[in-house]
Amino acid sequence: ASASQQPRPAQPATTDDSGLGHDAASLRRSFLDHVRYSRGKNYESSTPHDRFMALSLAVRDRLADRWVKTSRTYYEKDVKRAYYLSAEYLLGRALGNNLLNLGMYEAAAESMQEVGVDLTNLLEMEPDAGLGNGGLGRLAACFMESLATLAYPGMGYGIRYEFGIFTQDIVDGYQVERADEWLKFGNPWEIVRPEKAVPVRFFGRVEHHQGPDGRPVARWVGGKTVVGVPYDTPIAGYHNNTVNTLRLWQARASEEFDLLLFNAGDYERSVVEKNDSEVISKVLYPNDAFQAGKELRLKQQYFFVACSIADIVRRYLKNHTDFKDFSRKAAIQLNDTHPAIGVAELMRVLVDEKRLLWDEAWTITQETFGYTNHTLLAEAMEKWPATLFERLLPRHLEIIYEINSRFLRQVQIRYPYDQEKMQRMSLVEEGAEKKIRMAHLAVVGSHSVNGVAALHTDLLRRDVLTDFASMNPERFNNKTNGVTPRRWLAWCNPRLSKLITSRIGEGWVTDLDKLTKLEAHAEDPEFRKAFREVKRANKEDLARHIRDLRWVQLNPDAIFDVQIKRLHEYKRQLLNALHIVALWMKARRDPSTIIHPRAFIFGAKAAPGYHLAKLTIRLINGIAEVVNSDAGTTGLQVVFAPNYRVSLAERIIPAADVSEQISTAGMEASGTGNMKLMLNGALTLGTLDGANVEIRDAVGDENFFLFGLTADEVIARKREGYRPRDEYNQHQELREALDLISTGFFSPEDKHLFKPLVDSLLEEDRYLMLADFPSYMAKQEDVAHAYKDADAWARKCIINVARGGIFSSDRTIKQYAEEIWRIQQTPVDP
Ligand code: 4GP
Repeated sequence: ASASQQPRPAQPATTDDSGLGHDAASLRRSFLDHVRYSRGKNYESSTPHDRFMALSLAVRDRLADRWVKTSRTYYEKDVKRAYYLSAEYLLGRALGNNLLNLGMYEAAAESMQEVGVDLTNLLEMEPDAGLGNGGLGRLAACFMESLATLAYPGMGYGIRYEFGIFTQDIVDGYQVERADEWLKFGNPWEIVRPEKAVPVRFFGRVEHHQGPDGRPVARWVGGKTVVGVPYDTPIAGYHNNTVNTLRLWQARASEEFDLLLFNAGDYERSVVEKNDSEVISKVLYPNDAFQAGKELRLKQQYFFVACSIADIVRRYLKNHTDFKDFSRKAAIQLNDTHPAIGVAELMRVLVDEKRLLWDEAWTITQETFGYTNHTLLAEAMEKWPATLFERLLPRHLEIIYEINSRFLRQVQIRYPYDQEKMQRMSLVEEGAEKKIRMAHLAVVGSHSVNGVAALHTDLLRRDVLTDFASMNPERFNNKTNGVTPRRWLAWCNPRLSKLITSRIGEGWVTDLDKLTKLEAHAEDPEFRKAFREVKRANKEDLARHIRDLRWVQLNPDAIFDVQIKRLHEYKRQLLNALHIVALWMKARRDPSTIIHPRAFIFGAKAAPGYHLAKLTIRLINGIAEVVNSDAGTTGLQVVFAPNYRVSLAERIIPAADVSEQISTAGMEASGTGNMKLMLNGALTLGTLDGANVEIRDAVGDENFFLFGLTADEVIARKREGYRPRDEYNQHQELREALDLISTGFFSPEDKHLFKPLVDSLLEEDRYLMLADFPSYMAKQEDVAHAYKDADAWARKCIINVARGGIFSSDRTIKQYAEEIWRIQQTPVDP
């Protein structure tokens, strides 16, 4: 039986207002109706896809009533709402999660069985909604779910990309990208609302006149208009009546085609406009923590932000006639700088369209916005050429200059004679090319600036935003990330969930701190045995899946050593690969050096233009080919699981023994995969980076494998003049591993294939992989020894689970709600 066939927490069958039963019989009737009336088929001729659509629609029907009631409740109570603006939402699949949150999984399984359908197979029909790259997008998805479960009036805004993150194939060891056609067969969850479409202007020019009241007026005119059409997706809370909304905008041309050109017979030119407009929401940029500076990207950002702010203002004005209460009714959170143009857009709406005075508008804007930073990496900092701005968003550039001159005046008063500080803090970077610094715009326009883990926030204060933090320390705060325990434990790991519930009851699903009650059970040998059986069964499931996928038969007795995340130099998959090579060389010389069999499991997408990242994938596959060929003698195996995505994470995480969190200290803002793996009973092998620091504080050093330089040591080493060649010369195992790669051993068809990777390490090694190699190697050996004592290992795992409560996104969302947004829980009556 696959993991998802296990029983899940059930909820007594209920009926909602509309009379739609939540029991198996009613669900079966709805399902069959949808097969007939929504798919236009009789049951016999329906395809598996028809059945997936029919069941999803039947489930959506059961959300509809609560969805309507939720928005009515918020509207009638005129509550303050939190609006999450994010260019990415990495949602994954929805059907299973909705069944879980509605308490209908058992009923669905039963109803499907009655018609001869296997629910777990049906769930596999659903494509992942992959509208995000990695951590930032998945965090947004966890936040949506926690807002609904906690009954907070929250709403997400983003882009309805027609193509999400690319599908990754592995061909001859290389990553090959394919378009992600997630909408090809239709999306049963979304509802389009053309009546709420919003026009968005681009280009054009600004006219300045004197208004009838004698005040200057700026009018943005001309250019061209694109229309944003909202598609709403319901976000169900767990076992409550809340169904919040994720509203994603699709770009439509304001005219279908140019009738004059069409009539004149120029059919091709008549649709050019349409294509130019609709390309805006066509595809997600596949970069994680990296900015490419493309014009279309800025268009995407302004497009969804302008639509969202127009929508927020429209909603506010249903209940209000002036703007004095705006920031008491709306909190807008900027998920990184991608929506930071919202600061200038709200000012434009308030000043130009609603005719507020600049100072009034500015106070409202600052009180409304909050900004979350997700990375310290310089290459991810968004800066747009002023010339691009001037062409695309001429009025916004004027507004940004005005914000900047008022802001710099304050800096000047506060720090007279410090010209350098003014230059550092300016929203405008002077230089060969003038650029707008979006992070500075976000900071200056917000009342709250937060990092996503304690260390990250510290580094923001000390380093990247230090001038701002000393000028306005009260704005800076930390919100350590979290993950939703519904998807990342209750749903993905039914065996462990059941075991936990059998000991401490099911309250942990919505109050994850309750997991601490497991600590007492860690001392019970029966419980440890049961825990080991769960992990073993999960590993067998994963091994079966990987065999079906890649024809590698993993040994479930091996340590499942997992590194799953975007491929990035700073995340150091290459360090993991070097260790595998070194270990394998040792094993070849003397198999008795292998302390315990080990299966190294990787999952990672590389940005299509990121050469070294793609080459690293090729290297891992080259190593896998060699290592797997003599796994019988060494006990070592390597698998690179293609197309890593949310639904694959849900299979891998419950089966992991070791969680590789090995980024260079100071580089990973937080990490959230580290939290998911911990909660599912994997032990972290990691550096003191991001939230690893807090994980280690929670579980204690004896339940965590720590290695590597600290963030301060990394800085010091670089300052001293770090020389990777010295490391290479000093460490024999490292040298041999690198030499083996250099000689082309893992790339017989091209001996020099990996030269760029080896050169990057020997010549610069920006991420100090060689410096950390010896301590990594040593800690890996400790891991293997520790695993030998299966019972003691299980105890450590249980303590990790028991202390994982603080990493629930419910905790994170409560902190945002109470400390930044000031919104109230607003439960929806049945
Ligand atoms: C990521 C960070 O790299 C990761 O450490 C963090 O956990 C996650 O955001 C959520 O806060 N950043 C991105 C990005 O995904 O594109 O900058």
